[in-house]
Order: sequence, then structure tokens, then C-alpha cells
Amino acid sequence: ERKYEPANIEKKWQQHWENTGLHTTVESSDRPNYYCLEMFPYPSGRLHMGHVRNYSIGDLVARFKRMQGYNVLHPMGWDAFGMPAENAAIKNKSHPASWTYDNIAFMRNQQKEFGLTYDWNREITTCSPDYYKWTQWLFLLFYERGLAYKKKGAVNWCPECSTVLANEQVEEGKCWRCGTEVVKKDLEQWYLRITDYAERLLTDLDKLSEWPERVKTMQRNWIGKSTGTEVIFGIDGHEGSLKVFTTRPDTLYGVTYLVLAPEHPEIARITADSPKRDEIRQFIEEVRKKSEIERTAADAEKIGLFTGEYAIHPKTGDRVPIWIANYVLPDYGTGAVMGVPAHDERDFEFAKKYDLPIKVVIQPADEQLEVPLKAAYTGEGVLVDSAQFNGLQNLDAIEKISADLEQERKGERTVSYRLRDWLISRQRYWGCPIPIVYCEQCGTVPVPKDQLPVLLPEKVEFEAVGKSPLATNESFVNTTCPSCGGEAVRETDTMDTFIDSSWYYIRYASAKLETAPFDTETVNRWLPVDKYIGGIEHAVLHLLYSRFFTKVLHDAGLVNFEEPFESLFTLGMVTKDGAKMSKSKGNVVSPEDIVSKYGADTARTYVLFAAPPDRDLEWSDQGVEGAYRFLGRVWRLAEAHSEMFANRPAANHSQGAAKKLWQQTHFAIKKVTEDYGDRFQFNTAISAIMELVNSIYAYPEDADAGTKLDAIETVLLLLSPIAPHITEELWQILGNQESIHLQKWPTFDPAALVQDEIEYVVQVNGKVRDRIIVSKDATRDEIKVLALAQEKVKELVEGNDIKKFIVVPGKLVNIVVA
Ligand code: ANZ
Ligand code: ZN
Repeated sequence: ERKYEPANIEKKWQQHWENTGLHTTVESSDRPNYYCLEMFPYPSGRLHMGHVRNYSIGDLVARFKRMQGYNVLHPMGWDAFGMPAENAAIKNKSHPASWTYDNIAFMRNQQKEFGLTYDWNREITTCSPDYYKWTQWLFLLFYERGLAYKKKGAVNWCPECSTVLANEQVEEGKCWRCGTEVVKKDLEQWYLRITDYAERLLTDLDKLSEWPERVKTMQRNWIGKSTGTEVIFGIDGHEGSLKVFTTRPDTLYGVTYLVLAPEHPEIARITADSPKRDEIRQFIEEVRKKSEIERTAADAEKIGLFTGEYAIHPKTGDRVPIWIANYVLPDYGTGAVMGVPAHDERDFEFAKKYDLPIKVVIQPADEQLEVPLKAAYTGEGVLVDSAQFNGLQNLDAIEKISADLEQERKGERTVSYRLRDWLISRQRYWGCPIPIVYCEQCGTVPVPKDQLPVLLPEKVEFEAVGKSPLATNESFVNTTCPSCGGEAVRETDTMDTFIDSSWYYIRYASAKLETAPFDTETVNRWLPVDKYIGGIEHAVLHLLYSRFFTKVLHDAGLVNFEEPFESLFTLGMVTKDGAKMSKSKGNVVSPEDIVSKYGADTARTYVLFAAPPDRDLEWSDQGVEGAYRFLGRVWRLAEAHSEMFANRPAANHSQGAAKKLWQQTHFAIKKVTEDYGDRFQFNTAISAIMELVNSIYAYPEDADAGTKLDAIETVLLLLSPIAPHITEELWQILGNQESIHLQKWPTFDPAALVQDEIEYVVQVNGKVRDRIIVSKDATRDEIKVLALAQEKVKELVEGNDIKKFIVVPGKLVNIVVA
């Protein structure tokens, strides 16, 4: 008898599968397609347990679906541009490309050691010119469609990474990558017009029924739609007007001041002749040093300055002082707010601090507000002190006042979104060059598509002070204008790497195509992705950007779907000693060690068994041992029966132990099929397989052998998506020629699931006291006799009156005694 030695079988099968092309995508027209995708990794160096967990789930799905008769697309690639490569290059005096490709080679090898069923013919590497050529092509598509533009403005700048960041990459005022406090800088940068898609990105979330609610909520909040009214105020002594955005036009008569964001473009004009000009300029500079988060935090101190100028109230004609304050954001609404201290908390606080009037215009129905107010009243009520609108319910007044303003052309109903356009310029080397040329004659000129790719120059200064690394390579910078042939210079910023990952899942469908980013017809056959598996941290980054890209490609007629990911699964973290596994915490368990000690199958079985996939998994060395022992049990079971398989008797499971094992086998098939499929709960599936293994071990020697062999075979089939090597080896030991991974998924026989006997819970006065097992055909009287005969029940019932005897068929008995 051979012992279970993973080292002897895993490499062997991996090689065999590669040689026989087991993982090559099949595109057969008589089978349905299934696209299973795990978020591709950044090639940081080596795999961590989070990767292993992610890939084990994806691999299980891919194998399960293939056995269920689907053509399965299950590709892998590398999100290979990005800062760490550049930082490592600076540190090691090497080139980012060699660092990146070394890491890819190492990590690809690790993935192969896990026996993952990826189709390596479709591997994608975003830093490779045959990929980023098409990223540039897509940038030009956006440009042609008016969706890529350059603008000057205040941008988020990370001093540590010395590059700008998109809003999505600033988390609580800090850089998403390095945690450094982000500052504002005025720069001219490229943007993608994601705000054009805000409404569709919002409403289409409702169609994503197989996405976690949590992710959808995060996207909704990020898009931040708000319905309101723009109200136009005149400016005393000046031309023009000031528009404010308000969600509460019902409070219009309670306005006692206006506040502008320090960045508001009208400030300079209306204070040009003001004696306070210098004071104002100084104030603005002060405020702008603070980040957005600091400025708007609920507990942040509100600071403001009176401009000395006045606005004209659109209804009353009153003069309203114009202030500048830190709590008004420049890029939300109109960057100007009407101050209603009586009914808005922030305004109340501000008015108190600067002694501005507070005017009540909404009275609650059940009490009279006491003036002076101790706090803003933000509830519902009836309008007072509001001219012809007095007496209206404030919710009705929102409508009435908006309509009135619209009629007088002093306002307009609008919506505002929190979502901002996506800033994509990066002052870094290791990214996709933006295919744009600047010519003195022709201005901004896109590089013609047939001249792509604009190759990244090899030689640059990585730590150029005050400019992008690409700007240090003169032969890159200086070029000729594609339009007039004259002298021109190239754009020297590179693209945000989130652009690379916004379309890679589409490229996989026709990964090697040389004439276009993808083949529309092939893409439409495979996409949307049926199951997308990855971390929650991408909720408003990658997942929002990819949805945006897909919609643009749809509108350009290049794909026929509007959402890229039909079903999204976000997995939990891998933790140890209660904390996320990380180098800095020193609590890392390395995948290589687990593989060399126990084999890949144990690692895979363990990560799928130790916790439901959406929960955090607390690493336990005993748990790994347990998984290894379980696989050993399966090994010995199959090994011990290999000779019986050689002369396999037909099964007879009409009665006795054979019937019971047959039923258990089919119960396991049903359970595992549901768990792998709709329920997406792998730990319970493994439990069901373990129970079946236990039953086979306990099966009497003299009972029907054919039934036993059927059960053993079923164990291997059910386990094969989780532990592909051991099951393949045993499958062969049992005498099969063809790979277990090409077998049909077992189906259950409904006849086997019919229960002959049913367990009833016995309650006395609603409390569970015992359980009885009765034939499924038992009558009510038979059940009653048996229930009352139980020791514990007798004690409670004897000598008492039975008031009621309730039978819930198939479930429980309740005896009510007085
Ligand atoms: C007057 C008012 C009275 C307001 C009241 C609220 C309550 P949401 O729901 O988030 O869209 N606001 C508008 N633009 C702003 C900006 N750029 N920076 C800071 N605050 C701004 O919030 C909309 C409300 O936030 C608007 O309605 C405005 O204050 C403020 F009793 O206008 B409100
Ligand atoms: Zn030109």
C-alpha cells in the first residue's frame, strides 16, 4: 500500500495537465459559457494567504462548472504597472521592468504549484506593450468621445508618492497607498468624464441582484446623488449673480447670509475694489492649506470671513451679507451655500460663532420653538414668516417655492452628485504613457491609433525633482507633430494604473488579438463575467471604474452589455491571532511553507473549510493538520479498495446498510452541489463530504460492496474541485483512464432522498424535552403513544391533564399540560 505523499503526486499531475492542455479554454458551441474570474494580482513579490483563499474559491467554481458541462473561461494575469516597482528600482538600482517580470515569474510558479486551472494561453500583463498599446487606444476612444479632457484645478497631491491622486484614492484625507496626508496643488491634469455616467452608474446598481448589498451601498454613497434647487441671488453693486445649491428651498425665507467656498471663482471679482482685499486673500490661503476632510469633518471648527459685500435675496429683496468659510466645498453643488442657521446645524454653529441673525421659518406641529434657539430645528413643520408660503407643510413648500423660483427665472431644480471626474494623470514612470502630443501650431494632438504604442522610454531619472520621470528623457519628449509634422513635445505623465485594470477582464476573451483591443463578437459570447471574486477594498475604486469603462464601450458599440460583472463575491480576510496577516505585524504564514509541508491540496481544503468564504478566516495550524488528516483518510479509503474496483460488482442498495449508504451518498451529492452552486458555502460542503467518508468507514464488511464503491467514487468526484491532485491520483488508482476533472458532475437520484423515517422533536409546554423517530407513515395516534412513552415526557405529564396534543407533520409534537 502506498502512503499519501503530496510531494510525489502534485508536481506530476501539474505537469501532466499542462502537457495535455487540460486548462485550455474550450469554446464549443453546444455548451453554455461560464466566465469565472478572480481579481488579478499586483506582482508584489510573492503570494500571500489572501491570494490563496481567493484563487481556491475561483478554482473550485471553475472546475465545478466545467464538470457541470460548461465551457469555462478562467484566466489569470498581472496588474503590473504601479509604484512599488519604481520604488524598488530606486532602492535596488535596477529597472522596474526587471523587478516586475521577476516577481511575475515567481508568483506564476506559485500559482502553478497550487494546481489552479488557469488558461495560461490568455495570460495578460498590463505593463507589456502588446497590452498597453490597447490601453492607449482606449484612452483615445475616450478622447474622441469627449470623455477625456485636460483641465487646471486644485488636485490631490501625495508628497510621499510625489504624484497626484484621484478622489477615490484619498481615504480620510490620506493617500490610499502610503497613508501620507494629501495636500492640494494647482495643476493641469487629464481627467475622464465619469460624471457623465453618474446617473447610470447609480440606477444600474439596482440591476445587480448578485452583488453584495454592502458594495452597492458604498457605490451609492460615493456617487452621492442629491436632488435640490439652484437659487439665484443678485449681488449688490455688482453685475452678475451668485447661485447656491440647496436641498431645502423651503427655508429660503430663513436665509440670513450667503457663504462661498474659498475657491469660489467670483470672490476675486466682487472684492476687487474692496479695502478687505488683502485680508480676504490671506484668509483664503490659510483655509486652502487644510484638506477637504479636515475642512468638512463634523467636529472641525468652522471659520469664516465677511467679504464686506452683500447679495440680494431673490424673493424679499433683502441685503444678505456674503461670507467665505472653510466648511463650503468648492466642487460640490455650486460652491456656494445659502445660510439658514435656524434649520441647519452647520449654519447654526457658524451663525452663533459670528453673531449672525437666526430666523425661524419652520414651526413643528406639536410645539412652539423657543427663541433664541438652543439648536437648529431640522425636523418637519409648517412655514412661518415666509410671505405667501406661510402655512404650507414644509415638504410641500419645497415643491411650491422651487416652482415659483423657476417661474420667475430665479432658480432651477437640479441634481448634484458627489462623484467627481476621474483624475488620471500620474507623475510617475511605471505606467502607461498618455498618447498625446503638444504642438505649438496645432495644440493638443492625439497620437494616431496606427502609431501606437507610445513606448515607455527605458532610460529616465526616477527621482527627477519637480517633473515627471518621462520628462527627463529628451528623445522621448521631443517628437514631431502627427498633424503638421512640426516640432512638438509629448505628454510626460502616465495613466493611473486603475485604467489598466478597468478593461483587462474584457481582453481575456481574445487575449492575443493583435488588431484590436478585443474581438467584439467573442467578448459578447463570454461576458459579462459570471462570477467575479475579490476583495471588498475595491468597492469604489476598481469596481466603479470598470463599470464606467464598460458603459463607455457599450455606448461606442464595442460590447453589447452594460455591466461587466453579473455576480460579485467579496471574500473575507485571512487573519492570525486576531489581526490581518501582514509583514508589518510579523504574523504571516507563507503559502510556500504550507505547500512544502502538506501539499497544495491540504492548503486549498483548509482555506475552504476553515470559514464561510465571506467571513474572516482565523488561521490555525491545527486546522491545517486536520485538513491533511482528512485527505489521508480519503487516500486510505480509496487505496484499500483499488482491487475491488478492478472487479467492480454492480450495486444493490435495495435494503439495509446498503440502502442507508446509498441515501447518504445522494444526500451528499445534493448538498455539495447546492453549496458549490447557489449557496456558495464551501465549509458546509466539505463537512458533508467528511460525513460521507465517515459513513463509508463505518459500513459493515458484509454489506453490498457495489454500493460502497459507488460511494467512494462519489467522494472523489465531489472533492475534486477542492483537492484536484489527490483526487486525480486516486481516480487513476481506481482504474480510470480519463482525468477526473473531465468527468460529469454527479447528479442525485430523488428517490434516494425520500425519508422512510422522520425525527420528531417532542415538546412539553413549548419546551423541547426529547426526540423520537417514527415511520414516515405513522398515524397521529402512533406518534402520540410513542411520545408519551418517553421517560422525560412521562415525568412531566403523569398526573396532569393533557389540554392539547399538537402534531406538526414531519417536525414536532407539542404536549400542553395544565
Ligand atoms: C440651505 C439649507 C437649509 C440646507 C437647511 C440644508 C438645510 P446634500 O444633502 O449633501 O446634497 N451645501 C450645498 N453645497 C455645499 C457645498 N459646496 N459645501 C458644503 N455644503 C453645501 O446637502 C445639500 C445641502 O448642503 C444644501 O442645502 C446646502 O445647505 C449644503 F435647513 O441649503 B442647504
Ligand atoms: Zn502641429
